[in-house]
Amino acid sequence: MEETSIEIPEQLIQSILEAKNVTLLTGAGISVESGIPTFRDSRTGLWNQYKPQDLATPKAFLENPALVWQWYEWRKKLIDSSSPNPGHCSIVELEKHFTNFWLITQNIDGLHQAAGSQDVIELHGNIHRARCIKENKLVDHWDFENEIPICPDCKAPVRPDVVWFGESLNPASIQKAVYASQNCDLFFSVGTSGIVEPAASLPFEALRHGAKVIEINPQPTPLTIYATYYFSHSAATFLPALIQKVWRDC
Ligand code: BV8
Repeated sequence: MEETSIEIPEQLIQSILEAKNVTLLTGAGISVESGIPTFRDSRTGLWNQYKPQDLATPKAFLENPALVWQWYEWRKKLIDSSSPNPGHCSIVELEKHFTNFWLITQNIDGLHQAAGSQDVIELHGNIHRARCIKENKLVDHWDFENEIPICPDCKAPVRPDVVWFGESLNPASIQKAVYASQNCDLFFSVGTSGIVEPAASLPFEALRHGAKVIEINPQPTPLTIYATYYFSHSAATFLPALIQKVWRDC
């Protein structure tokens, strides 16, 4: 992708310097420069015959748990061979400049934590965790039966600790995310297509509560026409440039 030079309006620089509370929402796009494909283009190799929305569902797991596990193991292998990129690392730096900084992610790859972000609101869970479907408790090891992980205690199937389509999010996580969206001066939306609910509604919640919304995404999304600022750049390029221009070039 051709990156044009990054211009940041003086007004936005001022707003950032004056901001006390900042919320930043990320989607799969922020992990692209770590080599992790987004949902829409993760149909590479073995998986191009499946739609992620069809695999990331309770129905798929019920019908073919081994196939769903194979998909998660494939993604986990990809994630375990990746590392945080300058976009993730810039967010760790950003966190230091505000009274309150809330990081909300839709991603399950754990790369924000790997970069050093401490308090990450994981709306859709984490691929590195798994839980027993009967006891609904996390398990850190399991046995296998017909290629399906089973709980070492009750022998029920074990599933990835992620939120599938059609499943409700963890109430505490979504409540914290809504609070962060309603109480921020600035809301950054980074690398998300803004399609999946309820995450897609968060920037609009911020707008409704008087925040300025800054969207960073090489492609426009349903949010773009409402955003206060839109930068058509990759996260790994834009975020380091933002830090440079706001705190280093002054
Ligand atoms: C819910 C975890 C209440 C799993 C994910 C019918 C029945 C039930 C529910 C619904 C329904 N119809 C609609 C819904 C709601 C549904 C929904 O939103 N569906 C969509 C498809 C319309 N939502 C839910 O089901 C949620 N739960 O609503 O509960 C409920 C309960 C029961 C019944 C009714 C309601 C749960 C949603 C959570 C799903 N789980 N992930 C897993 O990962 O395996 S979502 C998953 O897909 C990702 O987490 C991500 O959030 C989402 C989209 O993936 P991508 O498109 O790849 O990523 P993203 O959107 O972030 O887009 C990538 C962007 O990056 C692009 O814009 C691209 O331009 C940009 N980009 C590319 N390169 C870069 C870049 N940006 C910056 N830098 C770059 N270099």
